[in-house]
Amino acid sequence: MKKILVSLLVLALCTPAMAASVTINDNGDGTGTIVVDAGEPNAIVGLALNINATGGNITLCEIDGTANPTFNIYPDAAHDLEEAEEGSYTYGAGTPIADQEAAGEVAVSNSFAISVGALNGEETPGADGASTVTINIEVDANTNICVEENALRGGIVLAGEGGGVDINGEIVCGDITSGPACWGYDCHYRGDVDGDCDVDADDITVAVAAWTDYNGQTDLGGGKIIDNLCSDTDSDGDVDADDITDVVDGWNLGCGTCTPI
Ligand SMILES: [Ca+2]
Ligand SMILES: [Ca+2]
Ligand SMILES: [Ca+2]
Ligand SMILES: [Ca+2]
Repeated sequence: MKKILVSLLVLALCTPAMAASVTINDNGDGTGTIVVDAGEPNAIVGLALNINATGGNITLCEIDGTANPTFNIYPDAAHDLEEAEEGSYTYGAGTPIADQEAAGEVAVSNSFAISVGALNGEETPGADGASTVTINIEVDANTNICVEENALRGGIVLAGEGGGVDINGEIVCGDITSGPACWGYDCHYRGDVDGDCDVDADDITVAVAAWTDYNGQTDLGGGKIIDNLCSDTDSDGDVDADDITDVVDGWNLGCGTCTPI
Protein backbone atom coordinates (compact mmCIF):
# COMPACT_ATOMS: atom_id res chain seq x y z
CA MET A 1 0.00 0.00 0.00
CA LYS A 2 2.87 2.36 0.76
CA LYS A 3 3.84 2.08 -2.88
CA ILE A 4 0.39 3.25 -3.97
CA LEU A 5 0.45 6.32 -1.78
CA VAL A 6 3.98 7.27 -2.86
CA SER A 7 3.00 6.91 -6.51
CA LEU A 8 0.01 9.16 -6.04
CA LEU A 9 2.06 11.73 -4.21
CA VAL A 10 4.53 11.90 -7.09
CA LEU A 11 1.71 12.30 -9.56
CA ALA A 12 0.08 14.96 -7.45
CA LEU A 13 3.27 17.01 -7.32
CA CYS A 14 3.48 17.35 -11.10
CA THR A 15 3.09 20.93 -12.24
CA PRO A 16 -0.26 21.74 -13.86
CA ALA A 17 0.54 22.50 -17.47
CA MET A 18 -2.44 21.87 -19.71
CA ALA A 19 -6.13 22.51 -19.69
CA ALA A 20 -8.91 20.01 -19.36
CA SER A 21 -12.58 20.76 -19.77
CA VAL A 22 -15.37 20.02 -17.33
CA THR A 23 -18.98 20.04 -18.49
CA ILE A 24 -22.19 19.37 -16.57
CA ASN A 25 -24.97 17.68 -18.53
CA ASP A 26 -28.58 17.63 -17.34
CA ASN A 27 -30.82 14.71 -18.36
CA GLY A 28 -33.90 16.49 -16.93
CA ASP A 29 -35.01 13.45 -14.96
CA GLY A 30 -33.03 13.94 -11.76
CA THR A 31 -29.87 12.52 -13.28
CA GLY A 32 -26.93 14.12 -14.99
CA THR A 33 -23.26 13.70 -15.74
CA ILE A 34 -20.08 15.62 -15.06
CA VAL A 35 -17.68 14.97 -17.93
CA VAL A 36 -13.96 15.63 -17.54
CA ASP A 37 -12.16 15.67 -20.90
CA ALA A 38 -8.35 15.87 -21.11
CA GLY A 39 -8.37 15.22 -24.87
CA GLU A 40 -6.94 12.27 -26.79
CA PRO A 41 -4.38 10.75 -26.45
CA ASN A 42 -4.04 11.88 -22.84
CA ALA A 43 -5.06 9.45 -20.12
CA ILE A 44 -6.34 10.70 -16.80
CA VAL A 45 -4.89 8.44 -14.09
CA GLY A 46 -5.69 10.56 -11.05
CA LEU A 47 -8.72 12.70 -10.46
CA ALA A 48 -9.62 14.90 -7.49
CA LEU A 49 -12.50 17.34 -7.89
CA ASN A 50 -14.61 19.19 -5.35
CA ILE A 51 -18.34 18.94 -5.91
CA ASN A 52 -20.72 21.35 -4.16
CA ALA A 53 -24.49 21.36 -4.52
CA THR A 54 -27.26 23.79 -3.58
CA GLY A 55 -31.00 23.51 -3.97
CA GLY A 56 -31.75 19.80 -3.87
CA ASN A 57 -29.62 16.98 -2.53
CA ILE A 58 -27.15 14.72 -4.29
CA THR A 59 -28.34 11.18 -3.61
CA LEU A 60 -25.83 9.28 -5.75
CA CYS A 61 -22.41 9.94 -7.23
CA GLU A 62 -20.33 7.32 -9.00
CA ILE A 63 -17.56 7.15 -11.57
CA ASP A 64 -18.66 5.61 -14.89
CA GLY A 65 -20.77 3.06 -13.03
CA THR A 66 -19.66 1.02 -10.06
CA ALA A 67 -17.20 -1.33 -11.73
CA ASN A 68 -15.12 0.75 -14.08
CA PRO A 69 -11.72 -0.78 -14.85
CA THR A 70 -10.41 2.66 -15.82
CA PHE A 71 -9.73 3.41 -12.14
CA ASN A 72 -8.74 0.72 -9.71
CA ILE A 73 -8.07 2.53 -6.47
CA TYR A 74 -9.91 4.99 -4.27
CA PRO A 75 -7.08 6.68 -2.36
CA ASP A 76 -9.20 7.98 0.51
CA ALA A 77 -10.85 4.62 1.11
CA ALA A 78 -7.34 3.15 1.00
CA HIS A 79 -6.18 5.71 3.56
CA ASP A 80 -8.93 4.74 6.02
CA LEU A 81 -8.48 0.99 5.56
CA GLU A 82 -4.70 1.18 5.88
CA GLU A 83 -4.99 3.27 9.03
CA ALA A 84 -7.33 0.69 10.52
CA GLU A 85 -5.15 -2.25 9.54
CA GLU A 86 -1.96 -2.09 7.52
CA GLY A 87 -2.11 -4.08 4.29
CA SER A 88 -5.89 -4.35 4.34
CA TYR A 89 -6.61 -2.38 1.16
CA THR A 90 -7.46 -4.30 -1.97
CA TYR A 91 -7.79 -2.75 -5.41
CA GLY A 92 -11.23 -1.36 -6.05
CA ALA A 93 -12.32 -1.29 -2.40
CA GLY A 94 -14.34 1.66 -1.16
CA THR A 95 -15.89 4.58 -2.99
CA PRO A 96 -14.61 7.74 -4.69
CA ILE A 97 -16.38 10.02 -2.19
CA ALA A 98 -13.90 11.86 0.04
CA ASP A 99 -13.62 14.75 2.46
CA GLN A 100 -12.65 17.95 0.61
CA GLU A 101 -10.22 19.21 3.24
CA ALA A 102 -8.73 16.08 4.79
CA ALA A 103 -7.87 12.48 3.98
CA GLY A 104 -10.64 9.96 4.35
CA GLU A 105 -13.74 8.50 2.77
CA VAL A 106 -17.12 10.08 3.59
CA ALA A 107 -20.77 9.53 2.69
CA VAL A 108 -22.23 11.32 -0.32
CA SER A 109 -23.60 14.73 0.66
CA ASN A 110 -23.88 18.19 -0.91
CA SER A 111 -20.19 18.95 -0.38
CA PHE A 112 -17.51 16.35 -1.03
CA ALA A 113 -14.56 15.49 -3.24
CA ILE A 114 -14.21 12.85 -5.92
CA SER A 115 -10.91 11.01 -5.40
CA VAL A 116 -9.85 8.18 -7.73
CA GLY A 117 -6.67 6.79 -9.17
CA ALA A 118 -5.45 4.30 -11.76
CA LEU A 119 -2.37 2.22 -11.03
CA ASN A 120 -0.71 -0.14 -13.47
CA GLY A 121 2.04 -2.70 -13.26
CA GLU A 122 1.73 -3.98 -9.73
CA GLU A 123 0.75 -7.47 -8.69
CA THR A 124 -2.90 -6.80 -9.48
CA PRO A 125 -3.77 -5.98 -13.09
CA GLY A 126 -3.95 -2.24 -13.24
CA ALA A 127 -5.88 0.37 -15.14
CA ASP A 128 -4.84 2.69 -17.89
CA GLY A 129 -6.94 5.74 -17.15
CA ALA A 130 -9.01 7.43 -19.83
CA SER A 131 -9.02 10.69 -21.77
CA THR A 132 -12.62 11.28 -20.75
CA VAL A 133 -14.11 10.51 -17.35
CA THR A 134 -17.84 10.55 -16.68
CA ILE A 135 -19.21 11.07 -13.19
CA ASN A 136 -22.86 10.09 -12.79
CA ILE A 137 -25.00 12.21 -10.46
CA GLU A 138 -28.52 11.75 -9.12
CA VAL A 139 -30.46 14.45 -7.25
CA ASP A 140 -33.78 14.56 -5.43
CA ALA A 141 -34.88 17.98 -6.75
CA ASN A 142 -33.60 20.74 -9.01
CA THR A 143 -30.00 21.16 -7.90
CA ASN A 144 -27.16 23.47 -8.86
CA ILE A 145 -23.82 21.65 -9.03
CA CYS A 146 -20.42 23.36 -8.97
CA VAL A 147 -17.16 21.56 -9.75
CA GLU A 148 -13.58 22.68 -9.17
CA GLU A 149 -10.20 21.07 -8.74
CA ASN A 150 -9.38 19.78 -5.27
CA ALA A 151 -6.16 21.58 -4.38
CA LEU A 152 -5.26 19.20 -1.55
CA ARG A 153 -4.97 16.23 -3.90
CA GLY A 154 -3.70 17.83 -7.09
CA GLY A 155 -6.74 18.04 -9.36
CA ILE A 156 -6.39 16.14 -12.62
CA VAL A 157 -3.32 13.99 -13.29
CA LEU A 158 -2.31 12.48 -16.62
CA ALA A 159 -0.28 9.35 -17.35
CA GLY A 160 3.32 9.38 -18.53
CA GLU A 161 4.94 12.71 -19.14
CA GLY A 162 1.65 14.53 -19.33
CA GLY A 163 1.91 15.57 -15.70
CA GLY A 164 -0.92 17.48 -14.15
CA VAL A 165 -3.59 19.41 -15.98
CA ASP A 166 -5.94 22.01 -14.69
CA ILE A 167 -9.22 23.67 -15.52
CA ASN A 168 -7.62 27.09 -15.20
CA GLY A 169 -8.82 27.60 -11.66
CA GLU A 170 -12.32 27.66 -13.06
CA ILE A 171 -15.40 26.70 -11.10
CA VAL A 172 -17.84 25.04 -13.49
CA CYS A 173 -21.50 25.16 -12.47
CA GLY A 174 -24.71 23.79 -13.94
CA ASP A 175 -28.18 22.63 -12.98
CA ILE A 176 -29.36 19.06 -12.73
CA THR A 177 -33.14 19.16 -12.80
CA SER A 178 -35.68 16.62 -11.70
CA GLY A 179 -38.44 17.79 -14.00
CA PRO A 180 -39.18 19.80 -17.14
CA ALA A 181 -37.81 23.31 -17.66
CA CYS A 182 -41.13 24.88 -16.65
CA TRP A 183 -40.53 23.73 -13.06
CA GLY A 184 -37.74 26.27 -12.96
CA TYR A 185 -39.89 29.25 -14.01
CA ASP A 186 -39.87 32.02 -11.37
CA CYS A 187 -43.66 31.98 -10.97
CA HIS A 188 -44.28 28.30 -11.62
CA TYR A 189 -45.14 27.77 -7.95
CA ARG A 190 -48.22 29.95 -8.52
CA GLY A 191 -49.31 28.33 -11.74
CA ASP A 192 -47.49 30.32 -14.42
CA VAL A 193 -47.44 27.35 -16.76
CA ASP A 194 -46.08 29.19 -19.81
CA GLY A 195 -43.40 31.22 -18.02
CA ASP A 196 -44.51 34.74 -19.03
CA CYS A 197 -44.78 35.97 -15.41
CA ASP A 198 -48.52 36.12 -15.16
CA VAL A 199 -51.31 33.73 -14.30
CA ASP A 200 -53.97 34.45 -16.84
CA ALA A 201 -56.53 32.63 -18.98
CA ASP A 202 -53.81 30.80 -20.92
CA ASP A 203 -52.39 29.26 -17.76
CA ILE A 204 -55.82 28.49 -16.34
CA THR A 205 -56.81 26.64 -19.52
CA VAL A 206 -53.78 24.37 -19.31
CA ALA A 207 -54.10 23.81 -15.57
CA VAL A 208 -57.79 22.96 -15.76
CA ALA A 209 -57.17 20.53 -18.62
CA ALA A 210 -54.47 18.78 -16.59
CA TRP A 211 -56.70 18.69 -13.53
CA THR A 212 -59.60 17.27 -15.56
CA ASP A 213 -57.51 14.56 -17.17
CA TYR A 214 -55.12 13.60 -14.42
CA ASN A 215 -56.47 14.67 -11.03
CA GLY A 216 -54.44 12.81 -8.43
CA GLN A 217 -52.54 10.62 -10.87
CA THR A 218 -48.90 10.37 -10.01
CA ASP A 219 -47.53 9.44 -13.41
CA LEU A 220 -47.56 12.51 -15.61
CA GLY A 221 -44.59 11.49 -17.71
CA GLY A 222 -44.35 9.04 -20.56
CA GLY A 223 -46.79 9.76 -23.33
CA LYS A 224 -48.62 12.48 -21.45
CA ILE A 225 -48.04 15.97 -22.73
CA ILE A 226 -45.61 18.35 -21.11
CA ASP A 227 -48.38 20.79 -20.21
CA ASN A 228 -49.56 18.37 -17.56
CA LEU A 229 -46.16 18.31 -15.92
CA CYS A 230 -46.06 22.11 -16.05
CA SER A 231 -49.40 22.25 -14.24
CA ASP A 232 -47.79 20.36 -11.37
CA THR A 233 -47.04 23.62 -9.57
CA ASP A 234 -45.53 22.03 -6.46
CA SER A 235 -43.42 19.64 -8.55
CA ASP A 236 -44.45 16.54 -6.61
CA GLY A 237 -45.45 14.49 -9.66
CA ASP A 238 -49.21 14.98 -9.70
CA VAL A 239 -51.84 17.60 -10.53
CA ASP A 240 -54.20 17.66 -7.58
CA ALA A 241 -56.04 20.10 -5.30
CA ASP A 242 -52.77 21.53 -3.97
CA ASP A 243 -51.72 22.59 -7.45
CA ILE A 244 -55.10 24.10 -8.26
CA THR A 245 -54.88 26.09 -5.02
CA ASP A 246 -51.53 27.44 -6.22
CA VAL A 247 -53.06 28.47 -9.54
CA VAL A 248 -55.93 30.26 -7.77
CA ASP A 249 -53.37 32.09 -5.63
CA GLY A 250 -51.49 33.08 -8.77
CA TRP A 251 -54.68 34.32 -10.40
CA ASN A 252 -55.48 36.47 -7.36
CA LEU A 253 -51.99 37.58 -6.28
CA GLY A 254 -49.97 37.64 -9.49
CA CYS A 255 -46.32 36.77 -9.74
CA GLY A 256 -44.46 39.55 -7.94
CA THR A 257 -40.79 39.75 -8.85
CA CYS A 258 -40.39 37.53 -11.88
CA THR A 259 -38.22 37.20 -14.96
CA PRO A 260 -40.09 35.91 -18.04
CA ILE A 261 -38.51 33.10 -20.04
CA1 LIG B 1 -48.51 32.77 -17.70
CA1 LIG C 1 -49.99 35.31 -20.14
CA1 LIG D 1 -48.51 18.58 -7.69
CA1 LIG E 1 -49.86 16.55 -4.85
